[in-house]
Amino acid sequence: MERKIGFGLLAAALLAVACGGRTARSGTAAAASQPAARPAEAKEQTVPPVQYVYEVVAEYPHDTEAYTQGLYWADGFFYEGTGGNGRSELRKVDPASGRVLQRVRLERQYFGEGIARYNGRIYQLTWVMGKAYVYDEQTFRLVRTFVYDGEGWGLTTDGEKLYMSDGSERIVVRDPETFGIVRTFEVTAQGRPVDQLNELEWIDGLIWANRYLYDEVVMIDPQSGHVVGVIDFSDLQKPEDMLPQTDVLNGIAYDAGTGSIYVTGKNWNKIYRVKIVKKP
Ligand SMILES: [Ca+2]
Repeated sequence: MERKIGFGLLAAALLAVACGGRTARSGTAAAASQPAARPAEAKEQTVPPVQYVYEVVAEYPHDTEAYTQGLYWADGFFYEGTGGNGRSELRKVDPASGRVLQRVRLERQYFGEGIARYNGRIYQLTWVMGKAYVYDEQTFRLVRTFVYDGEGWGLTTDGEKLYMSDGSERIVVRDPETFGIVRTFEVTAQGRPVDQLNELEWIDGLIWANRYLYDEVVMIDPQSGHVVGVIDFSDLQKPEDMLPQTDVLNGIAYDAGTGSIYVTGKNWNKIYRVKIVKKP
């Protein structure tokens, strides 16, 4: 995790250097006394994100050795992508027992990240090596791979396109057939960038995203990039469930058939089915 933060900071520093033009533009905008000249302002968010809290509905066992980087639900099973060099896997997990029913391990040099299901296949990102794996979802047989620039963190799909995070405030939309970039958008809340976007889940037309190192999930409008809701997941993992290896909140899954929402964290001992309610 420390290594991951280190890389993130380094990446952010490099990005700041690489994106000198953007920094300069931001500086110009901040210094300008004519805010009306900013074309982006027409799309700026005027309504603050709705604040939500959670209620735990049910608990399921979770492998405390699973450094969860990707999670989704399909046909009665959890599918999980785990990270760590030499221990990254794609898994099919029985929810009731937590037993791993099917698994494939990545090569040692690859650190597994987000996963998504599309058209009978499972896509799995890797963190810094720029390689995405595509498996047959029934057999877990490797079908093909793609290469991409930059880091891979979270991945989800609306059934047509893939949505990918890289730890910044950007979401990259990709064509699942070619992995080519369709568009990129920035995630903001009332004009401010919302970064550290990690594990993702497409839920009813919105992208839900864990924010790395925050106990919160943001709900993102994929058209505008605006954060329309924020869920506070503080204290989800109770003190008696905290183990030495317990790491940050990361992992959202959605069963559209029942409307069930599941969340977990890296090396947590439980996956929680939660109900989201407006903050009183
Ligand atoms: Ca997910």
